[in-house]
Amino acid sequence: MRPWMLLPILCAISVPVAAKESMNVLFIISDDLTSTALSCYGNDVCQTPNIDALAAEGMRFTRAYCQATYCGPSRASFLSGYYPHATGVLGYKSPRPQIGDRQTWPQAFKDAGYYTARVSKIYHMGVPGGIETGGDGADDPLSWVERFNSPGPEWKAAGVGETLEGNPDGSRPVVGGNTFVVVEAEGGDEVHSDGKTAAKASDLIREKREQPFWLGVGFVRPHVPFVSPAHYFEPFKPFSKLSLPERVEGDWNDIPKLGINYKTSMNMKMDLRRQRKAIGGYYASVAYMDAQVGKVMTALRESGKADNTIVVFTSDHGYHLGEHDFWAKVSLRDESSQVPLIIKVPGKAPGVCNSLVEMLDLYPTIGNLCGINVPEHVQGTDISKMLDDPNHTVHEFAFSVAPMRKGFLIRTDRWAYIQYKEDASGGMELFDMESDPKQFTNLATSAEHQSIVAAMKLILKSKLAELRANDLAESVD
Ligand SMILES: [Ca+2]
Repeated sequence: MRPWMLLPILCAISVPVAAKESMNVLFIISDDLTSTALSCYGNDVCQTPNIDALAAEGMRFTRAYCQATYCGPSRASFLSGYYPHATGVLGYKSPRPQIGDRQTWPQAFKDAGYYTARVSKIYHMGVPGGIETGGDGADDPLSWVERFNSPGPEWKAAGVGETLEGNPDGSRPVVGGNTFVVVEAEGGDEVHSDGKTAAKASDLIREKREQPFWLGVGFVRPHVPFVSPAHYFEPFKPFSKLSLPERVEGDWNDIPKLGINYKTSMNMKMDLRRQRKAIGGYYASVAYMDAQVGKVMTALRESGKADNTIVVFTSDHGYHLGEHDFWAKVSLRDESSQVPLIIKVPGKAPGVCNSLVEMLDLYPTIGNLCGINVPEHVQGTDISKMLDDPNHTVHEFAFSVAPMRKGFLIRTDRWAYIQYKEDASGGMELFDMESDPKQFTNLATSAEHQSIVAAMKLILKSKLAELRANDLAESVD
Protein backbone atom coordinates (compact mmCIF):
# COMPACT_ATOMS: atom_id res chain seq x y z
CA MET A 1 0.00 0.00 0.00
CA ARG A 2 1.31 3.46 -0.87
CA PRO A 3 1.62 5.89 2.06
CA TRP A 4 -1.09 8.25 0.76
CA MET A 5 -3.52 5.34 0.73
CA LEU A 6 -3.27 5.30 4.51
CA LEU A 7 -4.83 8.73 4.71
CA PRO A 8 -8.48 7.64 4.84
CA ILE A 9 -7.59 5.08 7.49
CA LEU A 10 -5.76 7.73 9.54
CA CYS A 11 -8.80 9.97 9.22
CA ALA A 12 -11.03 7.13 10.34
CA ILE A 13 -8.93 6.41 13.43
CA SER A 14 -9.02 10.08 14.36
CA VAL A 15 -12.67 9.61 15.39
CA PRO A 16 -11.88 8.74 19.02
CA VAL A 17 -9.80 11.93 19.15
CA ALA A 18 -12.85 13.89 18.08
CA ALA A 19 -14.81 12.18 20.85
CA LYS A 20 -12.11 13.18 23.32
CA GLU A 21 -12.43 16.76 22.14
CA SER A 22 -15.98 16.92 23.43
CA MET A 23 -15.00 16.17 27.02
CA ASN A 24 -16.77 18.43 29.53
CA VAL A 25 -14.89 20.35 32.19
CA LEU A 26 -16.25 20.77 35.72
CA PHE A 27 -14.01 23.24 37.53
CA ILE A 28 -14.76 23.53 41.24
CA ILE A 29 -12.91 26.17 43.23
CA SER A 30 -13.19 26.83 46.93
CA ASP A 31 -12.16 30.18 48.41
CA ASP A 32 -9.31 30.48 50.96
CA LEU A 33 -9.07 26.71 51.42
CA THR A 34 -5.81 25.30 52.77
CA SER A 35 -5.10 21.69 51.88
CA THR A 36 -4.12 21.12 55.53
CA ALA A 37 -7.84 21.24 56.44
CA LEU A 38 -8.77 18.30 54.18
CA SER A 39 -8.78 14.72 55.39
CA CYS A 40 -7.38 13.49 52.05
CA TYR A 41 -4.38 15.74 52.72
CA GLY A 42 -3.93 14.34 56.24
CA ASN A 43 -6.19 16.34 58.54
CA ASP A 44 -7.62 13.87 61.07
CA VAL A 45 -10.07 16.26 62.72
CA CYS A 46 -11.82 17.91 59.78
CA GLN A 47 -13.45 15.19 57.67
CA THR A 48 -14.10 15.92 53.99
CA PRO A 49 -15.58 12.70 52.60
CA ASN A 50 -16.76 14.17 49.30
CA ILE A 51 -13.46 15.80 48.35
CA ASP A 52 -11.72 12.63 49.55
CA ALA A 53 -13.93 10.55 47.22
CA LEU A 54 -12.93 12.74 44.30
CA ALA A 55 -9.26 12.43 45.33
CA ALA A 56 -9.65 8.64 45.40
CA GLU A 57 -10.75 8.72 41.76
CA GLY A 58 -8.35 11.37 40.49
CA MET A 59 -4.77 12.59 40.73
CA ARG A 60 -4.12 14.42 43.99
CA PHE A 61 -1.28 16.94 43.80
CA THR A 62 0.64 17.54 47.03
CA ARG A 63 2.79 20.36 45.72
CA ALA A 64 0.50 22.64 43.74
CA TYR A 65 1.15 26.36 44.22
CA CYS A 66 -0.95 29.43 43.51
CA GLN A 67 0.70 32.32 41.66
CA ALA A 68 -0.45 34.91 44.19
CA THR A 69 -1.54 34.36 47.77
CA TYR A 70 -4.85 36.21 47.73
CA CYS A 71 -8.02 36.08 45.62
CA GLY A 72 -7.75 38.88 43.07
CA PRO A 73 -4.33 38.32 41.50
CA SER A 74 -4.46 34.51 41.89
CA ARG A 75 -7.73 34.17 40.00
CA ALA A 76 -6.80 36.77 37.37
CA SER A 77 -3.57 34.82 36.79
CA PHE A 78 -4.76 31.26 36.26
CA LEU A 79 -7.82 32.44 34.31
CA SER A 80 -5.86 34.74 31.97
CA GLY A 81 -2.83 32.47 31.62
CA TYR A 82 -0.35 35.15 32.76
CA TYR A 83 1.66 35.57 35.96
CA PRO A 84 0.54 38.56 38.05
CA HIS A 85 3.69 40.52 37.21
CA ALA A 86 3.09 39.94 33.50
CA THR A 87 -0.33 41.64 33.46
CA GLY A 88 0.08 43.92 36.45
CA VAL A 89 -3.12 42.58 37.95
CA LEU A 90 -1.84 42.61 41.51
CA GLY A 91 -5.09 43.69 43.13
CA TYR A 92 -8.77 42.91 42.93
CA LYS A 93 -9.40 43.57 39.25
CA SER A 94 -10.44 41.80 36.08
CA PRO A 95 -7.47 41.01 33.84
CA ARG A 96 -9.44 42.11 30.74
CA PRO A 97 -8.09 45.68 30.37
CA GLN A 98 -4.55 44.26 30.39
CA ILE A 99 -5.08 41.26 28.10
CA GLY A 100 -7.20 42.99 25.43
CA ASP A 101 -8.77 40.42 23.14
CA ARG A 102 -6.56 37.52 24.24
CA GLN A 103 -8.55 34.48 25.34
CA THR A 104 -8.99 33.59 28.97
CA TRP A 105 -9.13 29.91 29.92
CA PRO A 106 -12.95 29.57 29.80
CA GLN A 107 -13.11 31.91 26.79
CA ALA A 108 -10.83 29.60 24.79
CA PHE A 109 -13.40 26.86 25.43
CA LYS A 110 -16.28 29.17 24.58
CA ASP A 111 -14.66 30.13 21.28
CA ALA A 112 -14.18 26.40 20.57
CA GLY A 113 -17.93 25.88 20.78
CA TYR A 114 -18.32 25.01 24.45
CA TYR A 115 -21.14 26.19 26.66
CA THR A 116 -19.22 28.09 29.34
CA ALA A 117 -20.84 29.24 32.54
CA ARG A 118 -19.90 30.24 36.01
CA VAL A 119 -21.91 29.86 39.17
CA SER A 120 -20.84 32.39 41.81
CA LYS A 121 -17.19 33.34 42.39
CA ILE A 122 -14.71 32.38 39.67
CA TYR A 123 -13.02 35.72 38.98
CA HIS A 124 -12.64 37.88 42.06
CA MET A 125 -15.73 38.80 44.04
CA GLY A 126 -15.70 40.50 47.41
CA VAL A 127 -16.62 38.18 50.26
CA PRO A 128 -18.80 38.80 52.18
CA GLY A 129 -19.76 42.19 50.63
CA GLY A 130 -20.21 41.03 47.03
CA ILE A 131 -22.10 37.92 48.13
CA GLU A 132 -24.51 39.95 50.28
CA THR A 133 -25.36 42.18 47.28
CA GLY A 134 -25.18 39.44 44.62
CA GLY A 135 -23.05 41.53 42.21
CA ASP A 136 -20.65 40.30 39.51
CA GLY A 137 -17.44 41.51 41.18
CA ALA A 138 -14.34 41.71 38.96
CA ASP A 139 -15.92 39.31 36.46
CA ASP A 140 -15.05 38.92 32.78
CA PRO A 141 -18.29 38.71 30.75
CA LEU A 142 -16.41 37.59 27.60
CA SER A 143 -15.52 34.32 29.35
CA TRP A 144 -19.10 33.16 29.67
CA VAL A 145 -22.16 32.13 27.74
CA GLU A 146 -24.12 32.42 30.98
CA ARG A 147 -23.30 33.48 34.54
CA PHE A 148 -25.13 33.12 37.79
CA ASN A 149 -24.60 34.71 41.19
CA SER A 150 -25.50 33.15 44.51
CA PRO A 151 -26.34 35.87 47.00
CA GLY A 152 -26.46 34.88 50.65
CA PRO A 153 -26.87 36.48 54.04
CA GLU A 154 -23.26 35.83 55.10
CA TRP A 155 -22.58 37.33 58.56
CA LYS A 156 -26.18 38.55 58.76
CA ALA A 157 -27.49 34.96 58.78
CA ALA A 158 -29.81 34.17 61.67
CA GLY A 159 -28.04 32.15 64.32
CA VAL A 160 -25.47 32.35 67.09
CA GLY A 161 -22.63 34.61 66.04
CA GLU A 162 -19.42 35.93 67.54
CA THR A 163 -16.77 38.32 66.28
CA LEU A 164 -13.42 36.82 67.23
CA GLU A 165 -11.13 39.46 65.76
CA GLY A 166 -10.42 42.78 67.48
CA ASN A 167 -12.92 42.00 70.16
CA PRO A 168 -11.01 41.23 73.37
CA ASP A 169 -13.76 42.39 75.72
CA GLY A 170 -16.56 40.75 73.71
CA SER A 171 -18.48 43.97 73.21
CA ARG A 172 -18.20 44.08 69.43
CA PRO A 173 -21.29 42.82 67.59
CA VAL A 174 -21.17 40.42 64.64
CA VAL A 175 -19.79 42.45 61.73
CA GLY A 176 -19.17 42.19 57.99
CA GLY A 177 -15.96 42.70 56.03
CA ASN A 178 -12.76 40.67 56.01
CA THR A 179 -13.08 39.85 59.70
CA PHE A 180 -12.94 36.63 61.69
CA VAL A 181 -16.60 36.09 62.54
CA VAL A 182 -18.24 32.75 63.34
CA VAL A 183 -21.98 32.17 62.83
CA GLU A 184 -23.68 28.89 63.75
CA ALA A 185 -26.62 29.47 61.47
CA GLU A 186 -30.24 28.44 61.63
CA GLY A 187 -31.76 26.63 58.66
CA GLY A 188 -30.41 24.41 55.93
CA ASP A 189 -27.67 24.47 53.32
CA GLU A 190 -29.56 26.54 50.77
CA VAL A 191 -29.96 29.52 53.08
CA HIS A 192 -26.36 30.31 52.14
CA SER A 193 -24.46 31.12 48.98
CA ASP A 194 -22.68 27.77 48.57
CA GLY A 195 -25.89 25.76 48.96
CA LYS A 196 -27.46 27.85 46.18
CA THR A 197 -24.33 27.43 44.07
CA ALA A 198 -24.45 23.64 44.42
CA ALA A 199 -28.14 23.58 43.44
CA LYS A 200 -27.66 25.81 40.38
CA ALA A 201 -24.54 23.94 39.26
CA SER A 202 -26.39 20.64 39.59
CA ASP A 203 -29.22 21.99 37.41
CA LEU A 204 -26.76 23.12 34.75
CA ILE A 205 -25.04 19.72 34.76
CA ARG A 206 -28.37 17.91 34.35
CA GLU A 207 -29.51 20.14 31.48
CA LYS A 208 -29.43 18.52 28.10
CA ARG A 209 -27.52 20.56 25.54
CA GLU A 210 -25.79 19.97 22.23
CA GLN A 211 -22.39 21.38 23.16
CA PRO A 212 -19.95 20.16 25.76
CA PHE A 213 -19.63 22.40 28.84
CA TRP A 214 -16.93 24.20 30.80
CA LEU A 215 -18.66 24.88 34.08
CA GLY A 216 -17.00 26.93 36.83
CA VAL A 217 -18.46 26.30 40.28
CA GLY A 218 -17.20 28.81 42.83
CA PHE A 219 -17.74 28.14 46.52
CA VAL A 220 -17.05 31.03 48.89
CA ARG A 221 -16.44 29.01 52.05
CA PRO A 222 -14.24 28.67 54.02
CA HIS A 223 -13.54 32.38 53.34
CA VAL A 224 -14.61 34.52 56.32
CA PRO A 225 -17.18 34.91 57.76
CA PHE A 226 -17.19 31.32 59.02
CA VAL A 227 -20.93 30.84 58.51
CA SER A 228 -22.58 27.48 58.08
CA PRO A 229 -25.64 25.58 59.30
CA ALA A 230 -25.16 24.83 62.99
CA HIS A 231 -24.92 21.04 62.66
CA TYR A 232 -21.64 21.33 60.74
CA PHE A 233 -20.05 22.68 63.93
CA GLU A 234 -20.91 19.64 66.04
CA PRO A 235 -17.84 17.48 65.27
CA PHE A 236 -15.59 20.31 66.43
CA LYS A 237 -17.18 20.94 69.79
CA PRO A 238 -16.22 21.74 72.40
CA PHE A 239 -13.85 24.12 70.63
CA SER A 240 -11.58 23.94 73.68
CA LYS A 241 -10.63 20.38 72.60
CA LEU A 242 -9.22 21.55 69.26
CA SER A 243 -5.47 21.66 69.13
CA LEU A 244 -3.47 24.64 67.99
CA PRO A 245 -0.44 24.22 65.74
CA GLU A 246 3.01 23.77 67.23
CA ARG A 247 4.65 27.04 68.18
CA VAL A 248 8.21 27.82 69.19
CA GLU A 249 9.54 30.57 71.41
CA GLY A 250 11.08 33.47 69.50
CA ASP A 251 9.70 32.19 66.18
CA TRP A 252 9.61 35.67 64.62
CA ASN A 253 13.10 36.72 65.78
CA ASP A 254 14.88 35.44 62.68
CA ILE A 255 12.50 36.70 59.98
CA PRO A 256 12.14 40.14 58.36
CA LYS A 257 9.31 42.43 59.38
CA LEU A 258 7.54 41.89 56.04
CA GLY A 259 7.57 38.15 56.80
CA ILE A 260 5.24 38.61 59.75
CA ASN A 261 1.79 38.05 58.27
CA TYR A 262 -0.76 40.85 58.06
CA LYS A 263 -3.05 38.96 60.42
CA THR A 264 -1.57 37.51 63.62
CA SER A 265 -2.97 36.25 66.92
CA MET A 266 -1.59 39.43 68.45
CA ASN A 267 -2.88 42.12 66.09
CA MET A 268 -6.23 40.31 65.88
CA LYS A 269 -6.30 40.23 69.69
CA MET A 270 -7.35 36.58 69.69
CA ASP A 271 -6.67 34.68 72.89
CA LEU A 272 -6.36 30.87 72.88
CA ARG A 273 -10.12 30.37 73.25
CA ARG A 274 -10.81 32.58 70.25
CA GLN A 275 -8.03 30.91 68.24
CA ARG A 276 -9.53 27.46 68.85
CA LYS A 277 -12.98 28.70 67.94
CA ALA A 278 -11.56 30.24 64.74
CA ILE A 279 -10.23 26.81 63.77
CA GLY A 280 -13.60 25.21 64.63
CA GLY A 281 -15.46 27.81 62.58
CA TYR A 282 -13.12 27.31 59.64
CA TYR A 283 -13.48 23.52 59.83
CA ALA A 284 -17.29 23.79 59.98
CA SER A 285 -17.15 25.97 56.85
CA VAL A 286 -14.94 23.40 55.14
CA ALA A 287 -17.31 20.57 56.11
CA TYR A 288 -20.26 22.55 54.76
CA MET A 289 -18.43 23.34 51.50
CA ASP A 290 -17.42 19.66 51.20
CA ALA A 291 -21.09 18.64 51.45
CA GLN A 292 -21.87 21.01 48.54
CA VAL A 293 -19.09 19.43 46.48
CA GLY A 294 -20.81 16.10 47.16
CA LYS A 295 -24.10 17.39 45.75
CA VAL A 296 -22.44 18.58 42.55
CA MET A 297 -20.60 15.26 42.14
CA THR A 298 -23.84 13.36 42.70
CA ALA A 299 -25.54 15.44 40.00
CA LEU A 300 -22.66 14.69 37.64
CA ARG A 301 -22.90 10.97 38.31
CA GLU A 302 -26.69 10.90 37.97
CA SER A 303 -26.56 12.92 34.74
CA GLY A 304 -24.62 10.12 33.08
CA LYS A 305 -21.91 12.61 32.11
CA ALA A 306 -19.22 11.58 34.61
CA ASP A 307 -17.46 9.35 32.07
CA ASN A 308 -17.09 12.28 29.74
CA THR A 309 -16.21 15.03 32.21
CA ILE A 310 -12.85 16.18 33.55
CA VAL A 311 -13.23 17.36 37.14
CA VAL A 312 -10.81 19.81 38.73
CA PHE A 313 -11.00 20.76 42.41
CA THR A 314 -8.80 23.48 43.87
CA SER A 315 -8.66 26.75 45.82
CA ASP A 316 -7.34 30.20 44.90
CA HIS A 317 -4.65 30.02 47.59
CA GLY A 318 -4.07 28.48 51.01
CA TYR A 319 -4.60 29.76 54.54
CA HIS A 320 -2.96 29.93 57.94
CA LEU A 321 -4.77 28.46 60.90
CA GLY A 322 -2.44 29.76 63.59
CA GLU A 323 0.93 28.40 62.40
CA HIS A 324 3.59 30.86 63.66
CA ASP A 325 0.62 32.78 65.14
CA PHE A 326 -0.27 33.70 61.54
CA TRP A 327 -3.86 33.65 60.31
CA ALA A 328 -5.49 33.85 56.89
CA LYS A 329 -3.71 34.38 53.56
CA VAL A 330 -1.07 36.64 51.96
CA SER A 331 1.92 34.90 53.63
CA LEU A 332 4.19 32.96 51.26
CA ARG A 333 4.69 30.08 53.69
CA ASP A 334 3.51 26.70 52.45
CA GLU A 335 0.19 26.77 54.33
CA SER A 336 -0.77 29.88 52.35
CA SER A 337 0.96 29.42 48.97
CA GLN A 338 0.24 25.72 48.43
CA VAL A 339 -3.24 24.76 47.23
CA PRO A 340 -5.28 21.58 47.17
CA LEU A 341 -5.47 20.28 43.61
CA ILE A 342 -7.29 17.20 42.35
CA ILE A 343 -7.69 16.44 38.66
CA LYS A 344 -9.91 13.56 37.63
CA VAL A 345 -9.79 12.56 33.98
CA PRO A 346 -12.10 9.72 32.89
CA GLY A 347 -10.14 6.60 32.07
CA LYS A 348 -6.99 7.64 33.91
CA ALA A 349 -5.83 5.83 37.03
CA PRO A 350 -6.06 7.61 40.39
CA GLY A 351 -2.87 8.51 42.21
CA VAL A 352 -0.84 11.00 44.18
CA CYS A 353 1.63 13.31 42.46
CA ASN A 354 4.37 15.04 44.43
CA SER A 355 5.78 16.98 41.48
CA LEU A 356 5.75 20.77 41.63
CA VAL A 357 2.85 22.30 39.69
CA GLU A 358 1.38 25.77 39.35
CA MET A 359 -2.25 26.83 38.98
CA LEU A 360 -1.21 28.46 35.68
CA ASP A 361 -0.69 24.93 34.36
CA LEU A 362 -4.43 24.25 34.45
CA TYR A 363 -5.25 26.30 31.34
CA PRO A 364 -2.85 24.52 28.94
CA THR A 365 -3.32 21.11 30.58
CA ILE A 366 -7.10 21.02 30.47
CA GLY A 367 -7.05 22.79 27.11
CA ASN A 368 -4.82 20.13 25.57
CA LEU A 369 -6.74 17.27 27.19
CA CYS A 370 -9.88 18.59 25.51
CA GLY A 371 -8.22 19.30 22.18
CA ILE A 372 -8.73 23.07 22.51
CA ASN A 373 -6.35 25.48 20.81
CA VAL A 374 -4.22 26.83 23.67
CA PRO A 375 -3.10 30.39 22.81
CA GLU A 376 0.62 31.18 22.51
CA HIS A 377 0.50 33.74 25.32
CA VAL A 378 -0.29 31.19 28.03
CA GLN A 379 2.57 31.09 30.54
CA GLY A 380 1.67 27.79 32.20
CA THR A 381 2.98 24.36 31.26
CA ASP A 382 1.03 21.28 30.20
CA ILE A 383 1.25 18.81 33.11
CA SER A 384 -1.02 16.17 31.57
CA LYS A 385 1.82 13.61 31.47
CA MET A 386 1.71 13.61 35.27
CA LEU A 387 -1.80 12.17 35.03
CA ASP A 388 -0.30 9.05 33.42
CA ASP A 389 2.97 9.08 35.33
CA PRO A 390 2.94 10.83 38.73
CA ASN A 391 6.75 10.80 38.76
CA HIS A 392 6.86 13.03 35.71
CA THR A 393 8.13 16.56 36.43
CA VAL A 394 7.97 19.80 34.45
CA HIS A 395 9.02 22.49 36.95
CA GLU A 396 12.33 22.93 38.76
CA PHE A 397 10.49 25.33 41.04
CA ALA A 398 7.08 26.88 41.62
CA PHE A 399 6.69 30.65 41.67
CA SER A 400 4.28 32.71 43.73
CA VAL A 401 3.96 36.31 44.85
CA ALA A 402 2.38 38.40 47.60
CA PRO A 403 2.28 41.89 46.08
CA MET A 404 0.73 43.31 49.27
CA ARG A 405 4.05 42.50 51.03
CA LYS A 406 6.25 42.92 47.94
CA GLY A 407 7.00 39.23 48.45
CA PHE A 408 8.24 36.54 46.03
CA LEU A 409 8.47 32.79 46.57
CA ILE A 410 10.76 30.33 44.79
CA ARG A 411 9.73 26.85 45.95
CA THR A 412 11.94 23.97 44.89
CA ASP A 413 11.71 20.38 46.09
CA ARG A 414 14.11 21.10 48.91
CA TRP A 415 13.97 24.85 49.54
CA ALA A 416 11.44 27.58 50.14
CA TYR A 417 13.05 30.93 49.35
CA ILE A 418 11.04 34.06 50.13
CA GLN A 419 12.29 37.50 49.23
CA TYR A 420 10.74 40.86 50.11
CA LYS A 421 11.16 43.60 47.48
CA GLU A 422 12.72 42.95 44.16
CA ASP A 423 16.15 44.12 45.31
CA ALA A 424 15.80 41.99 48.48
CA SER A 425 15.96 45.14 50.62
CA GLY A 426 12.87 43.95 52.51
CA GLY A 427 14.75 40.86 53.68
CA MET A 428 14.84 37.15 52.87
CA GLU A 429 13.80 33.80 54.27
CA LEU A 430 15.21 30.41 53.36
CA PHE A 431 13.74 27.21 54.76
CA ASP A 432 15.04 23.68 54.34
CA MET A 433 11.79 21.86 53.66
CA GLU A 434 13.35 18.44 54.29
CA SER A 435 14.72 19.11 57.76
CA ASP A 436 12.32 21.92 58.70
CA PRO A 437 9.00 21.35 56.88
CA LYS A 438 7.12 23.65 59.26
CA GLN A 439 9.48 26.51 58.52
CA PHE A 440 10.74 27.49 61.95
CA THR A 441 14.40 28.26 61.12
CA ASN A 442 15.29 30.97 58.65
CA LEU A 443 18.62 30.05 57.06
CA ALA A 444 18.89 33.12 54.82
CA THR A 445 21.49 34.76 57.03
CA SER A 446 23.45 31.62 57.87
CA ALA A 447 26.97 31.70 56.43
CA GLU A 448 26.86 28.17 55.08
CA HIS A 449 23.72 28.85 53.03
CA GLN A 450 24.90 31.97 51.22
CA SER A 451 25.56 30.13 47.97
CA ILE A 452 21.99 28.84 47.97
CA VAL A 453 20.64 32.31 48.74
CA ALA A 454 22.70 33.74 45.88
CA ALA A 455 21.42 31.05 43.50
CA MET A 456 17.82 31.69 44.56
CA LYS A 457 18.20 35.42 43.99
CA LEU A 458 19.38 34.73 40.45
CA ILE A 459 16.54 32.28 39.79
CA LEU A 460 14.03 34.90 40.95
CA LYS A 461 15.62 37.61 38.81
CA SER A 462 15.58 35.48 35.68
CA LYS A 463 12.04 34.23 36.34
CA LEU A 464 10.75 37.80 36.58
CA ALA A 465 12.62 38.77 33.40
CA GLU A 466 11.21 35.73 31.59
CA LEU A 467 7.59 36.29 32.56
CA ARG A 468 7.83 40.01 31.76
CA ALA A 469 9.08 39.23 28.26
CA ASN A 470 5.56 38.67 26.95
CA ASP A 471 3.24 39.89 24.22
CA LEU A 472 1.47 42.49 26.37
CA ALA A 473 2.18 46.17 25.95
CA GLU A 474 3.56 46.59 29.43
CA SER A 475 4.55 44.46 32.34
CA VAL A 476 4.93 45.83 35.81
CA ASP A 477 7.46 46.07 38.56
CA1 LIG B 1 -9.55 33.72 48.24
